[in-house]
Amino acid sequence: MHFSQLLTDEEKWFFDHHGFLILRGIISAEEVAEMKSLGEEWHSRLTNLPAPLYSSSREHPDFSPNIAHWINRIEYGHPVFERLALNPEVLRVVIALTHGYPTLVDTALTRNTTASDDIRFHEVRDGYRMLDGEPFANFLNAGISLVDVPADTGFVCIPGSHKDHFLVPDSIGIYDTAPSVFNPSVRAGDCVLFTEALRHGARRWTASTPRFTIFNRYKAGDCEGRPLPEFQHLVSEDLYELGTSLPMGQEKNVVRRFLDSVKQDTSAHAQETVS
Ligand SMILES: O=C(O)CCC(=O)C(=O)O
Repeated sequence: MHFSQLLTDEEKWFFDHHGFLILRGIISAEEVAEMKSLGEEWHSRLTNLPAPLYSSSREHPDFSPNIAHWINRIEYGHPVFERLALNPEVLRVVIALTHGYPTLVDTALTRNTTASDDIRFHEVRDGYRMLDGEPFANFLNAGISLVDVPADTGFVCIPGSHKDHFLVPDSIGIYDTAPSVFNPSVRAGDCVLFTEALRHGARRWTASTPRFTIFNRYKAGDCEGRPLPEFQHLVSEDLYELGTSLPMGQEKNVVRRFLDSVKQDTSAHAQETVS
């Protein structure tokens, strides 16, 4: 199985055209509830988190007293978050778009309330191109919502801005509307998987209960990585390897195993169809 077979032609077109894919219902209602309950507990003790959990939101250049805080390294905090970082639907897309060489570089569980700041548009430029006839992204963000998101709030982006041929005019802001700005309709358990080259941000939260979102970030090839040797015993071999940087061309076991399992599923399905 080759990475280029993981996405359908329609998904390749959609990602190349828009800069994101929406993966519906990638986790169960039970997992959503478990993640939310851990999120509520951890966010109530942000300055006293169990190691190696950590909140870097106070160090962020956009820090303000109303910043929507996040908690990092959650995959080391509970197996439900480790499973999410290795979620097969997410891995399928991440492996395809990194051309087979993904590294998990960050996980963050964010809580927004009606008092939280807006997140203005931003992006990491030069992160997307066509390479050997396939879409390639060197920095991806899988944003998984743990709540239903009402219209006109939450994640927004400028579809197509990842192509970077022209600078997006500064006059286009997060409250602008179609065709320039898109605010996807997202339910609990859905994932918006986007290239960080896409200009994106978030509108003010409007519901009376908080918004919880997990942002799992992956890079391609050589990068900083995120393995934590002193906490390696808390996670599986696959998760630890996924967080370890390797150059493009050096295949990880976790990727090989994933591609083999997809190949087996595909041939089992083909046999069922024939018999
Ligand atoms: O809250 C959101 O949906 C946007 C988050 C964001 O801008 C980011 O993760 O860089």
